[in-house]
Amino acid sequence: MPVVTVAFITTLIFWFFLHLSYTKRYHSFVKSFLDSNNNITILYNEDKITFINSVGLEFFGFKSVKDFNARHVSLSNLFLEEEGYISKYTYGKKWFEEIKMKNKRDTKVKLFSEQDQMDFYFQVEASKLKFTKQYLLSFNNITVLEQEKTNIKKLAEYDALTNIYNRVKLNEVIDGLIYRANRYDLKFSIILLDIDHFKAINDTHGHNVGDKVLIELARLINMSLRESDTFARWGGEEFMIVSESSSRQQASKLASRLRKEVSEHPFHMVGKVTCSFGVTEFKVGDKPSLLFERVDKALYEAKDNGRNQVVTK
Ligand code: GH3
Ligand code: MG
Ligand code: MG
Repeated sequence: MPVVTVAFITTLIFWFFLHLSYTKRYHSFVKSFLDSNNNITILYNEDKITFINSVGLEFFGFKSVKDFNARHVSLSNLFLEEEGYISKYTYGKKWFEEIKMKNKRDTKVKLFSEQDQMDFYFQVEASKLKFTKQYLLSFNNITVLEQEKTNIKKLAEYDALTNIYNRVKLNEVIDGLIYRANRYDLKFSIILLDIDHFKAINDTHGHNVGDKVLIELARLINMSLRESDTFARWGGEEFMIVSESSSRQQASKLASRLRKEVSEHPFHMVGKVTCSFGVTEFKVGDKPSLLFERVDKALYEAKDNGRNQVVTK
């Protein structure tokens, strides 16, 4: 064999191994780079996961990518269902299509951590890697942010003492029901209740005991209502129930049942407590103020007639 050919083949072999060694080093560099990332990072290629960094493996409780692929058909099997978060199919689209549509909508997912045995929230970003079909999925942990958002929402909608809805939320529910009632001819009724001689309870037992009575009453009534009823603290010692799809007769029956339950319940430290109830049904065209005025009048009459009773308008 001529010397030139031998030299050429040797160079070729040399270059081949050099290239192989570089590719290997490059891959191991990329892997250690992704492993050093504190976010869950995944390489995703046409419905298949080719790499999960060590943070991700620990989070999901898998030993390796192979272990993951053996147990999961798709990454979306791990997405927990919750409104506002991406699951297998979101807005009628496959989850990955949704994630790829950057900046259009929030691409948030809820995942269960095997490592911590609790749910976490993430913002997912997908970036296509140049010259490949691979996508780099990066999961940014937004759990604290999401929890704060939930807390703020709760503060805005709930009464701090009784832990039931407040007036702001109740007004929102009523606005929604009025819209539906006017449009689709659906009925609903409201009940306003007020503790009888509550001032005397405060004066006799102190404000703290008065507070406890409010909490106990809210719990007692809450247990007696349907899932579809909305129950809120209207203010002070007044509460309101919005009863969906109920006529004034049905709401009146509900109020009578509640009146009896309250009057028969032995309240801690205080004993017997009674409430007066006003009831009214929404009439097409009613503004919220008119509805409230009517129920207020009914309650006033119940008080005027001697308390511990229901008046329906
Ligand atoms: P009536 O039968 O006519 O309703 O008499 P009442 O004493 O219940 O009504 P009134 O409006 O005179 O008094 C209501 C009292 O409720 C006065 C107020 O101090 C008390 N109250 C309002 N909010 C709270 C609260 O959050 N905690 C406590 N402990 N008392 C409250
Ligand atoms: Mg009052
Ligand atoms: Mg009162």
